[in-house]
Amino acid sequence: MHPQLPSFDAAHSSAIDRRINSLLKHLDPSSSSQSAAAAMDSLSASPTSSFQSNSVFSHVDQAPEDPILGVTVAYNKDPSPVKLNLGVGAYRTEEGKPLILNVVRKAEQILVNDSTRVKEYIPIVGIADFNKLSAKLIFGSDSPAIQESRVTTVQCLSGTGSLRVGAEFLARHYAQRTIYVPVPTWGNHLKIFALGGLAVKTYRYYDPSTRGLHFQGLLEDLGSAEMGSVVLLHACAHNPTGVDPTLEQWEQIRQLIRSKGLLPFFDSAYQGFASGSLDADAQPVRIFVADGGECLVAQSYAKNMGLYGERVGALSIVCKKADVASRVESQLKLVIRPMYSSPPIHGASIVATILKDSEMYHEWTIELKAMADRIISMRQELHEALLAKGTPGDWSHIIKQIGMFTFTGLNKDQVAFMTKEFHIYMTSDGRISMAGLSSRTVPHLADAIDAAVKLAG
Ligand code: IK2
Repeated sequence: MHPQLPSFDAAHSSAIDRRINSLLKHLDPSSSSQSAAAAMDSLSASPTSSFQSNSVFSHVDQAPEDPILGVTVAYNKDPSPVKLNLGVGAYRTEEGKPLILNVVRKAEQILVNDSTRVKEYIPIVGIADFNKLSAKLIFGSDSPAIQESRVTTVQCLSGTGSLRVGAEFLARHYAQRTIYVPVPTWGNHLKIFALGGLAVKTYRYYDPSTRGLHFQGLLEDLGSAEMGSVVLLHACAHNPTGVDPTLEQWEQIRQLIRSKGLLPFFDSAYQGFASGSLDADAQPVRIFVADGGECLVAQSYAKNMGLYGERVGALSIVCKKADVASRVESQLKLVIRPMYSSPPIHGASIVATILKDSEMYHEWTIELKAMADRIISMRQELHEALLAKGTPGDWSHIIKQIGMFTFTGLNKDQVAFMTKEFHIYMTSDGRISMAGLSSRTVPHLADAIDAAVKLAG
């Protein structure tokens, strides 16, 4: 027994068991309701003071807040009028407000007005149209893998759910149950893969001395990975560093991965957010698929369509043959069914409505580019503000890094200082979400960085 569990005397417990059994017996539809009520009364009237005062969960420890979402919890508690949340990677307008894309509102209106829609369960693998369109979005509409039916795509609960389903599938059906993740990586990856049944190892990715890619370290670590291991690759806009390989470097990574028989697992949470172009951001995935080899891809529509809370995503597994893809899909169903049975309808219907209509798709690309461009301009404004202040150090990484985040290089103490003195909230590794900044708040952030750096110096 757990040392902190309340002791529970056996006679007492068996008396309760007897009453519960009697209650269950009386709840049998064939027995009378009067006797069920009598059994219920006897259970509630029993002298169980120790039973009532000691929770069976009293040994449960208080868990720490999530390192990313916990930043928002702390931010919400701060009454300061100048507080600034740069923790969570969620897009905000210039006014600091969450954004619902116009094209999403239009799609929702179409769905609301469609009287033929029902709320029945959808298939275990989700909405067929959504799956086909999601595969085209990431692999390209002319992808041979799609044309040859070598891809299976299943709708999942956003990027996280897609990664988790992929991990559990690999744990059941792939012999080499080790996944290599970059250092650093999105914190949740470690838990998703470990709880999904994979052994998690790491490869070098970021070089703090250059604030850029540790390309040599990456090649060495993947070069010495066990044959066949799975490798997690951020498709674009690496979280948290904002550092992506160039296309030439991707090509070298591809050659190494294929020559070692490693299995790439792409996490595509930011397609369109890095460059503003959906096709350009999908290029790394497409060069791997073009070689005819296999890979997994987890897609999220949280950021690029602003559907965060709708939990819309997809897992695709690219196989070498159509019959293999079809068997893989049958096994994915066995992973999903006991996990959440089948996915939700609403978010995936929004995505499918937009992706299948050329005008709406075009409108989406414009709104997406506007979000990406606003983030890029925040990079420039912050960089200029630090230069104007003469803040010690080289801040060029702010404009070189890509996507939603800047990995500032600020340390834990500097971050704590900025939170305490300037009410600026960010993850303790020094990552800031550029999407949470605006022209109005850039000077405040620049003041805080300047003070934190000068204090440390
Ligand atoms: N993969 C990566 C690399 C992500 O960054 C995310 C989203 N993270 O956003 C929170 C943050 O870091 O501030 C995901 C996957 C999964 O996102 P979702 O499950 O919301 O689609």
